[in-house]
Amino acid sequence: MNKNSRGYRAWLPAERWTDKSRIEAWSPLLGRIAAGMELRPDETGGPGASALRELVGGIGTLTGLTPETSLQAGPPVVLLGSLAAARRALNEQAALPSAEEAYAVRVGRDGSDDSSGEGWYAVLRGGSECGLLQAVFAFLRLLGTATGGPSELEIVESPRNRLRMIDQWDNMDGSVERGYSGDSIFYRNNRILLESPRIADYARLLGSVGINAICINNVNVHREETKLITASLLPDVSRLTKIFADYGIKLFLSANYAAPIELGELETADPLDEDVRRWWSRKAEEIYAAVPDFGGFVVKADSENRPGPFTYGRDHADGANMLADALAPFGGLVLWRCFVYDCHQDWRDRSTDRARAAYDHFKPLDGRFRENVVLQIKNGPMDFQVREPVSPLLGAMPNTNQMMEFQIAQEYTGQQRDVCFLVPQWKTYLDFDTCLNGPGTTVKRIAAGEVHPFAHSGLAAVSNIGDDDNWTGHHLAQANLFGFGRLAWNPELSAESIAEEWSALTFGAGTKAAAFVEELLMASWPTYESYTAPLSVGWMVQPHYHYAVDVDGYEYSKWGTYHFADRDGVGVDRTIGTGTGYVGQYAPENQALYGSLDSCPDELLLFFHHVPYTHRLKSGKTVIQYIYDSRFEGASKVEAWLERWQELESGVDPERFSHVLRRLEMQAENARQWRDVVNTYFYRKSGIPDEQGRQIYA
Ligand code: GCV
Repeated sequence: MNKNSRGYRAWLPAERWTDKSRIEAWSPLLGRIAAGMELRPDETGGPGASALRELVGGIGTLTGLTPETSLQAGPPVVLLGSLAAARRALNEQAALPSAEEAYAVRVGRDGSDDSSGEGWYAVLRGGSECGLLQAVFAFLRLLGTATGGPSELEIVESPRNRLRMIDQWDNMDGSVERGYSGDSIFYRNNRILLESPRIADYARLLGSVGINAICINNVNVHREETKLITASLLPDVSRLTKIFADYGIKLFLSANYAAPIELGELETADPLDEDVRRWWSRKAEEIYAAVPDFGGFVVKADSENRPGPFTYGRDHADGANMLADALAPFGGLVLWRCFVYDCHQDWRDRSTDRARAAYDHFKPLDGRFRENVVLQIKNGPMDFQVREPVSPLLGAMPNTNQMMEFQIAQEYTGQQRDVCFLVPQWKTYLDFDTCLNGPGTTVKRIAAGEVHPFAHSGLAAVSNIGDDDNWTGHHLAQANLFGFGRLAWNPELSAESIAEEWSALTFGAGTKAAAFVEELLMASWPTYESYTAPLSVGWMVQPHYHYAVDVDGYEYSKWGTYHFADRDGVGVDRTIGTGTGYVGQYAPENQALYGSLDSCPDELLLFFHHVPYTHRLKSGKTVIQYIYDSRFEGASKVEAWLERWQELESGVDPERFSHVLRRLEMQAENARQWRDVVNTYFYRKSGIPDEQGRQIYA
């Protein structure tokens, strides 16, 4: 690990401002700090202490100043600059919103106290120490994105989503399932890496964008990870819990549904068996005795060969409730995943549609889950493809807590070799109107618990980090981790503003590099989409690896993932009349939208319909011509990025310059390969030539 690598410091303050006048302009504000917070006996722990450390450290890094700091017991407030003016402003300010994590930042200028020379002051307030930490990070973002001196402003915010969670798919042998950035930062050789400073640095990164929950092991819980809930590992788990708590983050574990069997203590995991229920109750007592702040369990059951209640003829409400009852006395949650489908399907059977599975399994169970169960639903009905419609299960269970799951790890979106900024994609899910409770029932309102009175709800996402120096394999993939946190805090933020903020924090506010990176990020998802599987048909990837092109890789497989291309056409008929009926899982308005060829949006066409290659899109282009054009356009866009990046050599540090250059070269090769394979495949199937006569390998 190279902590001095520029990538390691990610978007947190990393370098001294080169512009001296900026330092001078901010100095009056940054020279003095008075902080109030709960003083703990050890005076080191807790989010308040982290807030102060981050503030002083961040100011030092950016400006070289060492603020004069005083600390006293009191409400979570930090005053900066002209302290008398800051105190006056504090007394005038309105109460914060009631959420503990709410915060306010006010920067002002008050000439009546000029002891600091300028009268600049700032007041940072939190609804709790966690809120104060958010105020500090918001203030550091202000500093990091400023191109000039201070200006007056007021920000008051509270998080829109209660749960803002990161899921690690890390295994205790040190591997990461779908990890593209090296090995796990948490484990090696079946041990927890307690001595690694990376874990605390990761907590800082997550805390800085408002994440408040983390699950530290893969949802596929194998033998060693099952032991995380046993006496041998709970003390280590407890130490990790403390590291994350210092940044306002609660720790969860993925549980093996068959743990009583796997640990050799029972012969069944039947959720209605009294011995099993007692086993989990005692287990919960043991866990909370060792880890009082424990968040609860994430559970993948009856999914991709993992054990679950189906083995005993029970349903998912039986399974989840049994665990929920065990955790309830301690306030623990069960985050129960809905990624349940038949992964042993027969491709000859056209009546089974994997897209239907989550809704078919879970919808009938609405109202049967305990208060401390939250269903964790993937954004789309399949599996984090480049483009999918919204999962129809989101919002369809008004009496059951729900949260939505994204994947920051770019399993199907370029594996952190290709640039693919996913925030614009996530926005399409969050902004989607399910119409389930009338117009305006958007997914972001459902996830935030604003439509139904969910006791718990929010957003989770699969992490994209590993032990690479820059955390995320591709430097630019850091923008996805940053963006998920920012969006989970406030889903109204635009993708552009998140890209702009991250680029400025990471490549320097106002620089040419930041401007180009922002542009590149914003173009990257549409570009990735344009050279890979067309019109949302999905899955044309190499089986298991999911990076490179293999058009028929999943076509005759057991995974239920087909495109049905033949000599006349392509796509999956999911309509009610002639198809699998999947469309019927949406509200009537969306059934009408997707069910009709006339209204179905082009970008989702092949997900919902099987159409001839000569079918005309809304643009007037035929499907086949669209396939050819977009593959050519996508590949040449990546070539153009390469050239533009080369022009930036003098404006970016050598480490990041050559790293991004190498990745763009890989991406260009990948895009060429996708272009030629997809075009050739469809030309051979259809026999229809490209109108523009470009090179297709017949
Ligand atoms: C952790 C997909 C991935 C699996 C993953 C699974 C899940 O199938 O390819 O690696 O398992 O999703 O979300 O459970």
